[in-house]
Amino acid sequence: MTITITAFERSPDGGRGLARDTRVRWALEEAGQPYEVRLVSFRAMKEPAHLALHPFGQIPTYEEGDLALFETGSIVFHIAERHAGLLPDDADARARAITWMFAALNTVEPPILELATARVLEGDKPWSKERLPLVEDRVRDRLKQLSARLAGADWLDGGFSAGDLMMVSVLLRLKPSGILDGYPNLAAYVARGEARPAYKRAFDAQLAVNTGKPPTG
Ligand code: GTB
Repeated sequence: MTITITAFERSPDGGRGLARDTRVRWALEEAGQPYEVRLVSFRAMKEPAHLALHPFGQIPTYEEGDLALFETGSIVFHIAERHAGLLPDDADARARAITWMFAALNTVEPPILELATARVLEGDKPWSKERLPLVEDRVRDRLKQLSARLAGADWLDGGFSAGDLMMVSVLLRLKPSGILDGYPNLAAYVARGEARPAYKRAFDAQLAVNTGKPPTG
């Protein structure tokens, strides 16, 4: 059955891979599943046809036959459940990998998004200069804890899993800020994720959309 996802017609990041379709593309590439992409404009995202797929008028969405999903956590979990390569077979290891997916989305991503909001949307407010260091500290607190847990390991719990895919995707948003450089093991962890052939294919595919150049790989 054909899998179709939605992505920005033109991502505000110009193809740096930070929009959330990249994590879904990555999961599909890890699982070896071909997919099609329907590009949507900001306007089309708020129109009834897209709102029927995504109640909040966002990308990405995922369609497979009669099934339509939104929310990257749910989409990546669905892909990981149905195809080999993203979740371990052992039940306890699988539960731990899923826990890391939730940790990425519920515990690590919120302060990172808060920082993006503080910088991009609130940077011109008179109180921004005072607030920004507080928000940055909350990000650093989480990174310090994650860094301590990862220690010298390659991945969060044994082999690469959907938990790592989600955590690396979340941390990538910090790359332009340089904050990750304060945590060398996390910077190396993100680089390991980016070096995976499946990530490269996903990145190149979204880059091609945003630059008009065909993927090289
Ligand atoms: N919780 C949802 C999920 O994980 O699927 C969040 C989905 C979401 O935030 N989608 C964004 C969207 O559709 C695109 S990814 N926004 C349009 C809207 O809400 O009207 C967020 C994003 C956008 C741009 C950049 N960037 O330019 O760097 C990075 C991330």
